[in-house]
Amino acid sequence: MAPSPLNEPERRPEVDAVFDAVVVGAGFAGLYMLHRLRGLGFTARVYEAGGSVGGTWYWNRYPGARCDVESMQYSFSFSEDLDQQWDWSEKYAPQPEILAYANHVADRFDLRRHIWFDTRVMAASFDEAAKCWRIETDHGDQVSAKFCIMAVGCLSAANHPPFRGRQDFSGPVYHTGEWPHEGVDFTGLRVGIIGTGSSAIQSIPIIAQQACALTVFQRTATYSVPAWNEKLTPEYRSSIKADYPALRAKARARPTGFYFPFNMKPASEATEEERERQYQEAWERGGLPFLGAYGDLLFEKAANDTIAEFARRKIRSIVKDPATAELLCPDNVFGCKRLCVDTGYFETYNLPHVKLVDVSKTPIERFMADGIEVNGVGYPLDTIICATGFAAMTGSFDKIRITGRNGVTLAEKWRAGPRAYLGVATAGFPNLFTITGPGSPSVLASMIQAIEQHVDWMADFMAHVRDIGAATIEPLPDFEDEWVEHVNEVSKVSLRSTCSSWYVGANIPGRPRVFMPYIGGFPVYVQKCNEVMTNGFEGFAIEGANAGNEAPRVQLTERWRVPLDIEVISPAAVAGRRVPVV
Ligand code: N01
Repeated sequence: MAPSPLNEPERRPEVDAVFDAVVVGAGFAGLYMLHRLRGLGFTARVYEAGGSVGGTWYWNRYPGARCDVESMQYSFSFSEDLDQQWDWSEKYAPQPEILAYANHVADRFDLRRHIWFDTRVMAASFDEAAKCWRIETDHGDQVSAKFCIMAVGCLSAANHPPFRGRQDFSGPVYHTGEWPHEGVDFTGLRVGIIGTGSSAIQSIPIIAQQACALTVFQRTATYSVPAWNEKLTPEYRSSIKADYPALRAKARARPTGFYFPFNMKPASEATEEERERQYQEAWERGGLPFLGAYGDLLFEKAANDTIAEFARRKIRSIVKDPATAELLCPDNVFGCKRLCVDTGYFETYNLPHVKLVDVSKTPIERFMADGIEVNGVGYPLDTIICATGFAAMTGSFDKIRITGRNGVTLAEKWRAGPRAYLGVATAGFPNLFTITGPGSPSVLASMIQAIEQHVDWMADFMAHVRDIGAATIEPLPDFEDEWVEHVNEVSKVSLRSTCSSWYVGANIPGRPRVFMPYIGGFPVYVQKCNEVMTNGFEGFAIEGANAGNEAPRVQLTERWRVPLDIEVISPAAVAGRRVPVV
């Protein structure tokens, strides 16, 4: 595709330009935000650190990268034409196809001309006198905007653990989230991979096909369910497209924001034989829906133990070497850390050139010139892959110096854990929006659904602010505190709050331990956002509105109303109402 003239590398810095909105990031969130802003007649500039659109899917190009939400649902729903005209080739789309889709969206809606690529936003400061944001980039741009919208992604700031001797290693070191665009050929190489999360689990089987020796350094064993990925037939695609809006509506009524068969019955009420049959059937369907085998799996430890034991038996039945199989068997709560979905992951350990090294009790000691040392043993390597994850949810905010009222930075405000009203905005930072920010369902929902709901809500809010002639909006501290407390309280009911995952920031030493996403379920959250909007954006201070113009005239974006004829499944419903409701 031809680069936009605005995006020539030698473009001059933009100084003193004024926009209605500046958007940070051109992943799916930034793209849709730009589309909505333009549709409302706002002027906007998007800055993107990468060389093109796609965000996560631009950077995560490691072998085997693909989405584990089914492709017919992991896509925008705002355009019926787009839904009808785009054809996904596989049940789970590979990264290049998702990136192609992001590019298609950018071109189809003519978005590129308002995005400046290869440009990282370094600072955003609220000018209290002028009531606008001053934004600075690493390209020398210095622009102003009434609204500043963070579309920076939840899993975008790569975690680079400070391994001792990192500089001594003579070969290349890669991070899965910053993969070289030209790809890497591992043929004939001795490869080491650190980590066994989703990225590692997807890439290990592919890299094992190329490498002459593959050593996996595992700190925590991971549950994984087979994807059973397959090509999509034209008949299947047509059957979905015959009534795509119905599928979208059903998806929005699910806690995860995507649709799959969900059994409300508790595992604890089933007999052992029934459970075995149910788990086996769910295993054969595969993927994340495996967690929908029973309603209480993420709430009752005894119920969870039954599915965890089933999954461990599967690992033992696949991995031939008993010692390796035991090391691969997790002993924590099933689905507590993000469940992985794989193609041939456990089978890979049956290959003679693949070795598993346990670093749970004795961590990686150091990188040497020619390998990695653990517990006094050197593992010779030509290349190392860090599949070590991300500073989740807040890591990308930390990279930008964001300064609100009274010179307080967001990093200072969030030092003890992120605080945001509904996950969309934070007190002290007027006119700043955070798409899929902490305190919203975000990573616990299908990301594109979560993004669309946030963007629509924020766009409606910004249009409202314009309509009433207001200068600023900002969460009221009491409402924010109440929401943060609620997010925290809800999380305690779920077993997901009990382990050291990136959901709680525990994957990186020194981060505050706070359950960051909202776990009360997508439809419950959407309902709450709808109520806040229809109550005139309750919980927000709206300042500077023209006299007599304060009354809300806002229209709720129609498609976020949950239709009455659809069964809404919420964690509160499946956990027998013990989950606090908003
Ligand atoms: O990262 P992770 P990821 N020494 O944080 C280990 C999404 N995603 O990139 O568990 C040794 O899950 C760490 O060990 P531990 C998805 O939401 C989706 O794989 O902290 N090991 C862990 O094993 C996912 O959850 C898709 O003890 C160290 C691994 O590195 C999220 O992104 C695909 C270490 C990191 O796993 C993140 O996944 C890919 C150290 N010092 C990703 N530091 C799909 O849609 C960390 N580790 C399919």
